[in-house]
Amino acid sequence: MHRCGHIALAGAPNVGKSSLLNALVGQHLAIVSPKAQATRLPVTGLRTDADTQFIFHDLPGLLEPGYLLQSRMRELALEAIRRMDLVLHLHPAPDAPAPPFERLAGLPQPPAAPVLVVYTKGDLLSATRRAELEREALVVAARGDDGIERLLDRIRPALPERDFEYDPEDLGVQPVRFFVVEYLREAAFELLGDELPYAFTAEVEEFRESERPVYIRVNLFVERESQKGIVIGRGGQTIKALGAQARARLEELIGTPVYLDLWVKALPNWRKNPSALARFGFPETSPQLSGT
Ligand SMILES: Nc1nc2c(ncn2[C@@H]2O[C@H](COP(=O)(O)OP(=O)(O)O)[C@@H](O)[C@H]2O)c(=O)[nH]1
Ligand SMILES: [Mg+2]
Repeated sequence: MHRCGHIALAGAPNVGKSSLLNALVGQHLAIVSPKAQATRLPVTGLRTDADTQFIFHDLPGLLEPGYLLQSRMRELALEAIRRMDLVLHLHPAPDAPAPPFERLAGLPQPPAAPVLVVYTKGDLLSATRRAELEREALVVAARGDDGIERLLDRIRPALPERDFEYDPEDLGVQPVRFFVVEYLREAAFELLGDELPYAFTAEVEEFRESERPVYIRVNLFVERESQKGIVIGRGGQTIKALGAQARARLEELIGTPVYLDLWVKALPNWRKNPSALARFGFPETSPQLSGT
């Protein structure tokens, strides 16, 4: 008998959702940053252990939206939560206890799926405090893959008995072009200061998979002409570093050499523009989901 189900990694921004997804899957699929709101679109990661297939969904952090892109991110997260078999409510262990999930999510009632509180960043606790918290809840740390097996043991019985949805060998389900954009955004969070990463996105323009190295032409978008120079950097240093970092991740993911051909463009205020957002993967969802 097989078990297979969908599990959300949900919580506030910066609690360690993406890091935990990567630890669960054993590959750097989801981008990680000390800056909040790096994850914009759900990232799906698979783990198949003998008779169980775990389909994890790393979701954008739940917060009060400040502009249209953030509203779309929130809608995507809430829409995903409605389709789950289990919701993991991630909360940093040093800030335990976690608030009720529905309060965090701004929902009138808890989701239909069961919610399991998981305390993250357990490595930041003293041994005494950790032992105390572990008596009442699950504590994990993505750093050091700590508590992962115990977490999987808790999840397994909550998954429905049914056949696998994906090949047991697969780790991800999204196309390579998705990860091209994500890894470039991750590099942007690291290299472009505090504000600019939020105005930054990328779009794959051309993808020649049969070439060696694989040729990928990408447009990098910022919101103002004046920001283009910052992305390029003196003598092209910054854009070169962005490309190198993203390329290293991509080559690890697909196992072949990659050539990234990067071009910088300005798309004024794209984060507030419905058609630009739709183009970048944030279409309008049905109005009843936006809720309050
Ligand atoms: N000490 C510690 N830091 C962590 C752990 N997991 C994540 N972090 C850090 O917390 C920050 C946010 O992580 P991220 O996974 O991007 O959080 P998300 O916004 O919830 O997806 C990053 O700086 C991570 O390196 C952990 O287990 N221990
Ligand atoms: Mg994240």
